[in-house]
Amino acid sequence: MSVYQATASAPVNIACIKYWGKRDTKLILPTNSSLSVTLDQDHLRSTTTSRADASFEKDRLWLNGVEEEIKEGGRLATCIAEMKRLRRAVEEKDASQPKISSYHVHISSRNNFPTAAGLASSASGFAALVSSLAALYQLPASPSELSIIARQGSGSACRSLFGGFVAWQMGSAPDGSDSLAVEVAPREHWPDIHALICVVSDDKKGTSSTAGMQRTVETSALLQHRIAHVVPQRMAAISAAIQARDFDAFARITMQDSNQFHAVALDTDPPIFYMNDVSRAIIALVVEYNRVSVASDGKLKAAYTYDAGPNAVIYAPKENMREIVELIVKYFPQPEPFKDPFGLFGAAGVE
Ligand code: 2P0
Repeated sequence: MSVYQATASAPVNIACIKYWGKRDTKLILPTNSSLSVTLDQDHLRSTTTSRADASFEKDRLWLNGVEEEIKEGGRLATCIAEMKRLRRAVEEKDASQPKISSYHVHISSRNNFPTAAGLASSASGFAALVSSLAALYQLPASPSELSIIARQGSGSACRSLFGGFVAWQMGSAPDGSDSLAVEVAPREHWPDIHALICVVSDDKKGTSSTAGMQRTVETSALLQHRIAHVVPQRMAAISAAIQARDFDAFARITMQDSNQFHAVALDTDPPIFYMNDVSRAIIALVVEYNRVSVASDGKLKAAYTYDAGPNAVIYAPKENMREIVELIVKYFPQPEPFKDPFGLFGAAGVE
């Protein structure tokens, strides 16, 4: 008897141009395009195993070993149904294919980082889920095609279908068929850029992204300005900066867009605060670090960015990373002796 099972994994991505706002909440169609860097190290990934079997009585899913309810009409159910639909198309085209689209699936997904660490586990999670079902069903779909389905699990998940530098094109079709992720440049194009994640707090955030962004759509005038007059130009400018490996331009745009995202959150009624005093102190440190560098040789050395929480991500050329970690550790003493978990002060790379 055949066993139908497949495992796939997907990494976390961190946006430089932020997604914030939906024009269609069911299909998860955004109000603006966005662009991210997919982190490529092994310790920030979701890994998912899917299995189809005639004996299963219903679709079931476990997240880090705990069963989650698959709500009818919910995001998980939508992604699973869409993947089964693609499988059915394969079976209809080729009669020799086993008819596994009619079987229920059991899905087990694990994050190798704490879910509560404020990192986008829904992005890597839905990307891994869709990838594992695509492997199980042996689908001929491209990453962009799969990104359309991952998007319906969680918007930012569509960007985790690619490594490197990735754009989520907002699209214009009402059915969402052109709202998908595309590769801007592979990781190898610009391997010198590294990301440092500073966990300021591992508390669960107060306002979920899903609820927060819709409140912003409903109440913020600044968001309308951002959508119409800011993001389109920034998408073009940061794509050009990536193509040219121009860290100065990349860093300026990344910091501006993080600032505007948090300004838009503040402009929401009632206001949403994602950063805290430590987040703002890290901004001040990066600003000062850059000011000194610009004064000496005209170049920015680091870029901060913050998502819907207080944790900082600092992008920088690899050669600056050791200095940046030393600064952070100096001004924000660690509760325990600093352990250098990624071997930064040895020979290994940084995440
Ligand atoms: C981003 N964030 O571009 C932005 C920046 C948070 C701040 O994508 O409702 O969890 O599942 O589509 O994808 C968080 O939004 O929201 C997010 P849903 P998601 O990375």
